[in-house]
Amino acid sequence: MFRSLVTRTVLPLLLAAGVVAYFGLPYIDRLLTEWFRSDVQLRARLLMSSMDESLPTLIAKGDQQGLRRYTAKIIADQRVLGILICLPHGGTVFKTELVPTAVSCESTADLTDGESVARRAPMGSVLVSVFDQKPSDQPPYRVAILYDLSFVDSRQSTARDYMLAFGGISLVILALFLVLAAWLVVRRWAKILIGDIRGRRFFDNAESGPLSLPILRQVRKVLSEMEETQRLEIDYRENWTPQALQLVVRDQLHSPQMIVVSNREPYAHEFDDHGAIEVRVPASGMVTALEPVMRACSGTWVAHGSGTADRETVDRSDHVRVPPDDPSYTLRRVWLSESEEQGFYYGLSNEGLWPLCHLAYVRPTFRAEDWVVYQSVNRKFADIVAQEAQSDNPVILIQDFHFAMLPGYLRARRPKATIMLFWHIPWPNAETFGVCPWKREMLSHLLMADILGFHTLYHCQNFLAALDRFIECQVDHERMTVALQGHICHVAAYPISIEWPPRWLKALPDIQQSRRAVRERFGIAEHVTLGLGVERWDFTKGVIERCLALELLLEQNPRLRGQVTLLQIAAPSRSKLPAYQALQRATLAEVERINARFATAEWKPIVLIGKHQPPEQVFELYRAADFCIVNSLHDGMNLVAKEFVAARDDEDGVLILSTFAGAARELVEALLVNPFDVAETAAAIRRALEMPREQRLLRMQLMRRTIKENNVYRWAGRMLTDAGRIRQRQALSMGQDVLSLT
Ligand code: GDG
Repeated sequence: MFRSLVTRTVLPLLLAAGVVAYFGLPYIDRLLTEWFRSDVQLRARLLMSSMDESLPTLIAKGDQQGLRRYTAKIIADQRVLGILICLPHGGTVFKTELVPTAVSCESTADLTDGESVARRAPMGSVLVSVFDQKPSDQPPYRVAILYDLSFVDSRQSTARDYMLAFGGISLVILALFLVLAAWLVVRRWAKILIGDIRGRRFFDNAESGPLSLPILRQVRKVLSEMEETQRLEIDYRENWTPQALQLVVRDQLHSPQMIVVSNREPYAHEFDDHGAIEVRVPASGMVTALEPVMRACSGTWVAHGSGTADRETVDRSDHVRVPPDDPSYTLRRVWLSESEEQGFYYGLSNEGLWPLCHLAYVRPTFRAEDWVVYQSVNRKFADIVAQEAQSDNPVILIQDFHFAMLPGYLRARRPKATIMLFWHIPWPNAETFGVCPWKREMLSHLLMADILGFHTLYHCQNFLAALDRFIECQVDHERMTVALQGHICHVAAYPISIEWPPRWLKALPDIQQSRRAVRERFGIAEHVTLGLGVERWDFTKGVIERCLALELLLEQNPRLRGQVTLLQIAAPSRSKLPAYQALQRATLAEVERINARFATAEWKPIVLIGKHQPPEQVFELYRAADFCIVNSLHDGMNLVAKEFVAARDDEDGVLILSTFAGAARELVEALLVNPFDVAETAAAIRRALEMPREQRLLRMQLMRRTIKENNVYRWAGRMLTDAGRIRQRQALSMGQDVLSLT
């Protein structure tokens, strides 16, 4: 550092001093000469005025002896070289010995009175000053006084030497001082910055204190930007955030238009009993997962407008900005007629494909008329998505089994679009899928997506096995790609998750307050252990099986009666369908029977709330519960399990989880159960009641870490990163076959 300071500060300083000396010294020389000459001139004038009246008499007499004596006194001054006395017109009257031949009365005749001139003589420069004298009683004469100027040269060179020496020494001292000062300042800045870097204090006191100098503020700003980028990159790898997801969209996809397509809308507007409009967040795992992603990425979400007040809240293009409290993306509502809803949603989707994909032993129903409507609604969505697309290559993220035909229809309308479809429910084995009458059409249209995502590798393998068995295409099992009609589809597992930290948590009271509030609301005594179930009222969720498990537990352990209550939230879903109506009836009957068997005046084994709850209340329930039971008979992932874990920032609470839920692959610290085995589920509830606190904490800590790392931003980020790569590859090989799937 010192050496670089010397080379960067001292050398330029010396160079500048050299330039100043080169041009400045001749000027100083001239100045000194002028000074000395005018000094000598003044002396000559003084000398002249000091000559007394005897001189004109001596001149008039031509007394050479007298003049010699007279002038000998004057030239005793060592600087006076000689005296020359002339007649006014040039004749020499007298001259002292040392007057050089170059100076004579003739050569100075043209000078005027009082004028001085320098002449070169063998001994050096001579200054000749002439004075015309006109005494009243004597004839006029001229005196030339010659001064030796050689002393000027030597004085000049001495003065120059002194100046150079003084300048040089000052320069060295200045340079040393500069180097020292610069070194001290730089050392101090370095110390402050090192402290900042170590303490990561780039944002504190940025406007004040020692770092208020503009240059250091700049350094600080750069450091803070680097820190931010680095943090985001780390987040990106270890802790996905909305910002990291935005980076993926910007850097890997170059900010395309994002379009999400789903049947269920993220916000429904409903008329309440008094005719006022309220906003409702539906009970849907797909919405839970996708909503925070859309908040982060913005774009357009195309979905069926199913709320009773939906038409009242859209603009002329059927758009509404959401979320209502802080709009960040556009919801485009699609209107379905009753018959469309019947055939597409209730019919093929929920009576056909839902039971087909879930091994809950409910027989799927396939009606040809539903299939026709299913296709036409898929085409309707394809037209609307194509309409919404502002470019020919948007990124389209299709959700779920309602849209198995949509990738093919969209590919025909927007060949260059990047199409992804995520299948939120399990994909059954090939034999099971084989019962679907329209399996080939569905498979071939699904394959027109660029990416097909499932929750688990097992579901991916089931899908590839179905392809092998039912359609002609090239399946690369190692790379998990499928080629059909020149189009490549990538099949991959992307385990879905929830946002971390969940936004509902921030506004909620602490655990103790939540416990008190929930127990008060549902009439559950303080000493009773609270078990919680939250789901859509669906036959795949194992609601009845969990009631039976609790019954068995109470039957086998009479001491637990009065000690444990299951609070079951069952949000009605697809209630128009006979299977769901039957399920609701059966659940109510079972709950009534079990309660009748064990309930006392103060205690009920099961509190069933068959009503949709606001999301913040669902989170309050998670925080109030001692254990949460998720014993789905079959579930793609199950986000209730993840939400329960995310809600427990006290790191307490036990999760009982079905091995047939995708979440069981990640949350291995839960108490895993076979939901079909009622005795095993009852034993798990008992373990939850008896589990020591340290074990509960340890299990919860591990599960929380898993969900924090594998949150929904990672889910979307991984899929979008893959989409970015595919887009780059496609850009290299444009011109693929355009399909004729309409
Ligand atoms: C499908 C797959 C997969 C429940 N009751 C209420 C309510 N909920 C919320 C929960 C949770 C969501 O609904 C349910 O999510 P799940 O994942 O458990 O289940 P599905 O809806 O069947 O979701 C599933 C998921 O897609 C995502 O891919 O995990 O396997 O079946 O968020 O909190 N929300 C509100 N009131 C309720 O009463 N507000």
